[in-house]
Amino acid sequence: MGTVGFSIEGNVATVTLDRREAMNAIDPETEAELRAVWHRIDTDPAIRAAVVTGAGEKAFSAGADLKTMPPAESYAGKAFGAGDDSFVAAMPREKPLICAINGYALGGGLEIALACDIRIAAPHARFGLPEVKVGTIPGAGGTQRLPRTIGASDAMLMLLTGDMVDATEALRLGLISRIVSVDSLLAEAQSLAHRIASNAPLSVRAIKRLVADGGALPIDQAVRLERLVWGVLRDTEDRIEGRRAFQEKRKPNYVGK
Ligand code: CO8
Repeated sequence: MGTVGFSIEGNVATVTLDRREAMNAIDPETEAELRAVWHRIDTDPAIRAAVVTGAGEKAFSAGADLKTMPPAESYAGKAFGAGDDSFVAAMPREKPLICAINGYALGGGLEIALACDIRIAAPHARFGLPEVKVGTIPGAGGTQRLPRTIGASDAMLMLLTGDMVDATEALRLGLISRIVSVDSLLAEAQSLAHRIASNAPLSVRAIKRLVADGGALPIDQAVRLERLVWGVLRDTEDRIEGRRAFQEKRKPNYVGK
């Protein structure tokens, strides 16, 4: 692979945007490679969690590549033909994603981060949706995920001005969960991913799905859905294994069944 690094250690995959000369901006080649790794993460049963990061220390990603013109194909043909999934909409829905933000997270870069489940960042990281400054809008979930993550007023400030916030402000806004020194950022993200991957895989996947699906439902329906999923998991081998391991004072050996 050329501009997206991909490695697996244990049950954890690491995806690295790697176009340092362009602040890890996403050009069509990178987009195609990202789609391939997203698919791999969702469908490979050996992968239980993934870390998404950027190469170098300057940027996680400065968003869409502003030096490549978008393809001149008919948008209607795309939307009603082959489908119009953005590279963010194509991100894994089944496995938890931890974003290690190692510098600028702008435009489509922040939209990828927003579609991850957990975000941690280096102290020098900066965050923004500057699309409005370059004559477009965040078209990969930014206008929807940012207000749902940090609230309407702060999101509108960022969306309408295109201004950036620093890591301290991002922590205050709830845009990130932790600030971690740049030297330990990747290790910290991978350690979180390994801890998640050591938990019962079906429970992990069920939680990710419930949080995603439940957020769009009225609370009573969401809680009913949660109860149903709890019932589905009650009969799994891993639930029995979890209790047995507790009683026998050993680590559980989860198989995802
Ligand atoms: N695209 C292409 N090249 C870039 C990009 C980019 N987004 N960002 C930076 N670069 C390049 C620069 O052109 C420069 O290259 P060169 O050395 O050849 O001139 C190199 O990276 C270093 O950048 P700078 O010299 O500008 O470095 P600075 O430290 O001065 O500034 C910034 C860094 C703040 C990141 C600055 O480069 C910048 O503002 N970049 C543009 C950020 C931006 O506007 N991003 C939004 C893009 S639009 C978008 O993401 C829409 C997504 C919608 C997805 C929809 C899918 C369906």
